[in-house]
This record gives sequence, structure tokens and C-alpha cells, in this order.
Amino acid sequence: MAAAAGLASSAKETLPPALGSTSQPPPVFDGTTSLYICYFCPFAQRAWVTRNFKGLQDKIKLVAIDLQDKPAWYKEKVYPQGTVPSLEHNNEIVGESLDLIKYIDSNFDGPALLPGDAAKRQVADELIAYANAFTKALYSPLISHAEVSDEVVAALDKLEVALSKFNDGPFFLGQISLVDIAYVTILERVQIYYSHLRSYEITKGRPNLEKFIEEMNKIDAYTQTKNDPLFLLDLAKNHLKIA
Ligand SMILES: N[C@@H](CCC(=O)N[C@@H](CS)C(=O)NCC(=O)O)C(=O)O
Repeated sequence: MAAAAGLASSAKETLPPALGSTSQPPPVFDGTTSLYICYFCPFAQRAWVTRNFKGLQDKIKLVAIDLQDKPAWYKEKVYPQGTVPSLEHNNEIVGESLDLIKYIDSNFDGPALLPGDAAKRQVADELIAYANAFTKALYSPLISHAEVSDEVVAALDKLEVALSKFNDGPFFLGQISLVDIAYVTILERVQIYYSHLRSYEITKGRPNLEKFIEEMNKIDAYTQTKNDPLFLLDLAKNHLKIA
């Protein structure tokens, strides 16, 4: 599926500064393909990793938004929902990270990140569709300051089982795909939050999940988008009020 290009080591990109309410707004709808992100957002990170993995750094320009000082033009002129990520492409805006990563995969060059095989594709669609429910299951007890729930354990166990389905590689479909990208940015955060706030190691007793995270951490397209763990923890404590 995904050719070696995405796995190749690449030079670290110089990232543009995040634009706030007083920054000079960028030109919009001028034909530039722009990916609007926030550097700390797990949903935006999915689109960013997909772009990187497909080697689209020169074709899709990153525009970083400062969500703590959100510029009005973003909602008014670019994406009425006001959330990141969104992609400006061919004078249209595509949002919602799980739709957007599929859009990037099918509308741009680079290694394919969804399988051609129909059976694998169905598994991919099901797992991608479950990513929002997974995120909710994992974040809920943190936001409501509750203990590790049965739902958390079941959601993590579900991923552990899903990771055993194809044995031609450590990723959800064996080889790397959009499924991995959909989950890794969420796993990156919940691994930190549960370890620090619940003394619960999400990979303990889940060797497939442990191996998956280890393998993702070897992929530059992903590691270049990661943040300092303690910074992410502080941000979530302050903004999502997790505890
Ligand atoms: N379901 C959306 C969620 C996107 C989302 O909630 N992004 C957050 C940042 S992590 C956002 O833009 N929030 C708006 C704000 O903070 O003003 C997706 O997957 O794209």
C-alpha cells in the first residue's frame, strides 16, 4: 500500500508562526492549497501527518492558527465552523479531520494510504468511523474527573484486538494507512494523560498497542508533528480542565 516515500527520513520543516488576532491575515482563495491547523490539536495533526506522509510539503502550505487568540478572518472568510483542521483546495474548503484525511489521500499524489483490497478497505472504514467514539470514551473520564472506566478498558482492548487482525505489519491494516493516522494523535495524548493523572499505562498488557506506538514513533511524517508530552498535559489541564 504505502510506498517507501512516506517512511523515508525527511528534513525537519521550518514551521510558520501561528497567526493570532493581530497577525497579518494570509491571502485566502488565491489558488494556494492551504491546510489550516493548530500545532497542538490532535484532529489537525491527523491532516498534517497525512500531508507529510504523502510528501506534500511543497503542495499543501501549512497555515497555523493560534486558537487561544483566534483571528476573526478564519471563521468569517475560511471555515464558518471555526475549527481546525480545514483545507483550502480548488477554491473549496474541506473540514472534519476524518473526512479530510480521506480527501487528501484521494486527491493528491503520494503513497496511497487506503487499501485497494475491498475486505481491508471495509475494515479501514469501520475503524476510521470508530475513531470519534474512541476519543470520546477515552476523554470522558478525564474531563469528568472519574476513575478509569470499563468503557476506557473496553475501547483500548478493542484497539488491541483490531491490531491483531492483519499480520503483515504492526499497523492496523498490517501496512501503514489512514487508520493509524486517525488513532495515533489521540493515543499520543491519552497515553500521557492516563499515565500522569491515573497512573494507568494504556499499553500495559496490550503488546500490539505498545508495538504500534513504537513503530509510529519511527515515522518522521508523524514525529515531526509531535509536541512535548508535559506541554500537552498542561494544555489539556488548563483548557479541557482534565484532572
Ligand atoms: N470533529 C472535528 C474537531 C475539530 C476540533 O474540535 N478542533 C479544535 C481544536 S483541537 C478547534 O478547532 N476548536 C475551536 C476553538 O478552539 O476555537 C475534527 O475532527 O476535525
